[in-house]
Amino acid sequence: MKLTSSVLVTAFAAVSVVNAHFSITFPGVRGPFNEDNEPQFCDGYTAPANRTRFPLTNGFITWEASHGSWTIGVLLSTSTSPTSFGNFHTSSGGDQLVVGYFQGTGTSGCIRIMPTAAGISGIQNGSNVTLQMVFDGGDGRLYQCMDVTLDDQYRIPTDVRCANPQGQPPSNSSSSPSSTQSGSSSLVKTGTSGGTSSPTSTGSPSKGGAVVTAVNGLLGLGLAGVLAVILA
Ligand SMILES: [Cu+2]
Repeated sequence: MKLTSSVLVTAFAAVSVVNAHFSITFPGVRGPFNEDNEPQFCDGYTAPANRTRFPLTNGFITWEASHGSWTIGVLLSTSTSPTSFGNFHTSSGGDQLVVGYFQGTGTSGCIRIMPTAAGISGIQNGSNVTLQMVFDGGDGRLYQCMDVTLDDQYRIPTDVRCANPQGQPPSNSSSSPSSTQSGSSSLVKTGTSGGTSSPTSTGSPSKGGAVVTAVNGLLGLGLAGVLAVILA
């Protein structure tokens, strides 16, 4: 938020510090809200200092903002101590997103977080990961970080409300076997992550992914067969 008068800026800061730019109300963030540092990595906090528990599935982030229209995305790092944007990049150098960028309006909301659905390897119960919410309400990209331990036993307190969660895992990570192009790339990705993640795991992620893909393929063939019968 850029106001032209410094008097106005001061007055606004005095009455509404929490709502300036954007702020996160759940889960806990790295450090006390610092409006001036929000254009910087993790609101200016370069190391985890406040790790909290977070659901392995069906999690969400709640937020408030002084901007009424925005673009939001959420990055995820599997580093136990991410200290720079490089820790939130994929191996090919792009943003490692757990929620793909989306646009909307409103001065508060909640974002659906599905860590295991984003196609990021190395995510399981007990993982220490960091979520970095990216918010652009018209005055540049702003950042807040949440260092969490993914816990499949943890339930978000019922007084933390999320009536209408928004956001989805990035589209390139959702498996869609019906499309030749994304189907083949998702097979490659599944195999790669299965080979590099959790050498002591009891189940094989790549095997599971292959089975799911195969079943989907059979279902697709079945549907095609039914359609062929109906059309004949
Ligand atoms: Cu702002």
